[in-house]
Amino acid sequence: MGSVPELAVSAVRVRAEQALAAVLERLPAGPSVLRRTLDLEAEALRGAMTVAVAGMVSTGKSTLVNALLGADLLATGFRPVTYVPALLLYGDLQTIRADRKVITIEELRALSDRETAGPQTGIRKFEIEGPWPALRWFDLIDTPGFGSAYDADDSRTLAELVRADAVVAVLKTANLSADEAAVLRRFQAGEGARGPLSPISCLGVLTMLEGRWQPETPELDPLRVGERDAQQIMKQPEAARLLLRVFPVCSMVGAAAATLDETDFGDLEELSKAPVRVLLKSLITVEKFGGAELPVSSERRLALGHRFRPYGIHLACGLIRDGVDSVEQLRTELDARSGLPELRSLLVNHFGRRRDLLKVTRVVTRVSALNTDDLSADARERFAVDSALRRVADLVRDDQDLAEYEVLTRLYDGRLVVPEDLAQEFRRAAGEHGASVADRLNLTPSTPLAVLEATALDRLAASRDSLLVLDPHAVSVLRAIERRYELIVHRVRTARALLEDGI
Ligand SMILES: Nc1nc2c(ncn2[C@@H]2O[C@H](COP(=O)(O)OP(=O)(O)O)[C@@H](O)[C@H]2O)c(=O)[nH]1
Ligand SMILES: [Mg+2]
Repeated sequence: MGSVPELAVSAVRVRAEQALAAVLERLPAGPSVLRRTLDLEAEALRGAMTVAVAGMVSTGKSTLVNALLGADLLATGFRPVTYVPALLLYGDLQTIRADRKVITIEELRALSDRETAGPQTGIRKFEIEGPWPALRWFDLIDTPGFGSAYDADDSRTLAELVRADAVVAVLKTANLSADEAAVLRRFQAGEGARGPLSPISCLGVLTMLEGRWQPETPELDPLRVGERDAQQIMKQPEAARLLLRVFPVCSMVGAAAATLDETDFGDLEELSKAPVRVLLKSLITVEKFGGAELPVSSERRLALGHRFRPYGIHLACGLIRDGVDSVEQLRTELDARSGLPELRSLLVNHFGRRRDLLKVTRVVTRVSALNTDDLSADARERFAVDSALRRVADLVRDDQDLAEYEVLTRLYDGRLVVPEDLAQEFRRAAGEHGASVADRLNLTPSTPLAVLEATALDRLAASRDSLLVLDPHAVSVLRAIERRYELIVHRVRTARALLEDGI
C-alpha cells in the first residue's frame, strides 16, 4: 500500500538499495543491531514519501488537504474537529477505511468529526485511497494539530510527524504566536519527521486569507495581502531557519472550486445579474448575504456563502460577469485565484520529484554513522562490512543528482552562503521551478531545441568563467550548476540528433 507503480524508480534509489543489500550480505549471520537498522533503512527506501500537514489546531489544515486534492473528504470546522490522523494515498479506486474497516465517504465525514463521533469510536486512523493526481508523488497525512484542549491531539500529531519525510506547516497570522513559534522550534529540533527538519523538507502555508477581503475595497486581492504577511513571517527567526517559504492560499475558495456543480453555477449566474453595488453591500458577512434582497433563495445563499466566503462569491460573480460560462471554466479560474496551483506545483517539484533523493540522503547520513566495532571479532569480516558501508557513504559523492541535492540542502539551511542571483540560478537549474529542460533554463515550454542548446551552452560557458572566483562557497554551487548545464546540453543534443536523423 502507498506504493506508486506509475512512477519509475530512480537510478539513485536502485543504487542505494543495491549498496544496502551488499552490506546486509556481508553481515555475520544472526540478528544484530546493525542488521535491524539496515533492514529498517531499506524498508524506508521502498516506502512512499509522506508529507504531514501540521500546525496549531483550527488553522485550516483539513480544509487545505481537501483543497489540495480538490475533493470534499475530511470534516472541518472552527472547533478542534480532527481527533485522529488521516492518511491520504494514491489508488486507482476510491477506498476509505477507518482502521481496517471499509467505510463510505458519508461515514468518513461523520466519523472524522469529534462532535458527531469523537474518540469514543476508538478509531485510531483513517486511510483514504483515491486517484488524486497530487498524491502520485507522495502520501499526505492530515493531523489533529497542536494546542487543542485535548492532550491526545498533541501526542497523535507528534507521532505522525515522527514518521513523515516532509512537513507542510500551516499558519494563520502574520505574527507567529508564541505557540506557533514553539511548534516550529519543536520541528527544527528533530521532533518532527524522521530527523531535524530544514527548508529542504519543510514549507509554510498561510491560510484564512479570505477574511482579509473587504467589500469596501473589492479590488484588493487577499493573496497579495497574504504575500506581505508571508514575508513578515519569514523575518522571524523560527520561520526563517525552518521554512523554505510561506505560501499564501485561499483554501476555502480552492475547496469550493473543487466541489462546484451545475446548481451552484446556476445560482451564482443569477446572483451575478444583481447590481454590483447591491451585491457588494451584502457581502460584509455571510449572514448579511443570506438576508439581503437578492436573487436565489436565502437558504441557498447562506450555504454558498459558507462554502465560498464573501470573497469567493465576489470572485465567482465577477468571473461570470466577465464571460466565464461553464462549471469547468469557473472551477479552473477560481482555483487559479486561490493560490493552490502554485502550492501544488511546489509540492511536486520541491518534495515529490526529489523523494528518492531525500530518502537516499537520509539513509546515507544514518548509515555513515553506523558503528561496526562490536559486530564481529573477526577483523576480515569487519573489513568486508566496513568497505560495503563506505560504498553507501560514497553514493553522495558519485551521484550527480545527490551531489546537487546536497548543495541545495546546504544552501537552504544556511551552511552555504552565496549571492542571491547565483542561488536563484542554481535553484532553477536544479529543478526547483520545474523539471523540464526549458524550466531549468527559465525559457518557455515551446522554445525550439536549437535555442535550448545555445542557451545551455552560453550558461555553461558563463558558469565556467565564474569558477575562477575564489570563494569556496560559490565554487561548490558553481560546480553543481556546471554539471547540471553539461547534462542539459547532452540531453538537448541527444534529442536533436534523434529528431533530425529522421525515421
Ligand atoms: N476564510 C478561511 N477560512 C478557513 C480557511 N481554512 C479553513 N477555514 C475555516 O476554518 C475552520 C477550521 O478549519 P479546519 O480545516 O477544520 O482546521 P484544522 O483544525 O486545522 O483542520 C473551518 O470552519 C473552515 O471553514 C481558509 O483558508 N480561509
Ligand atoms: Mg482538521
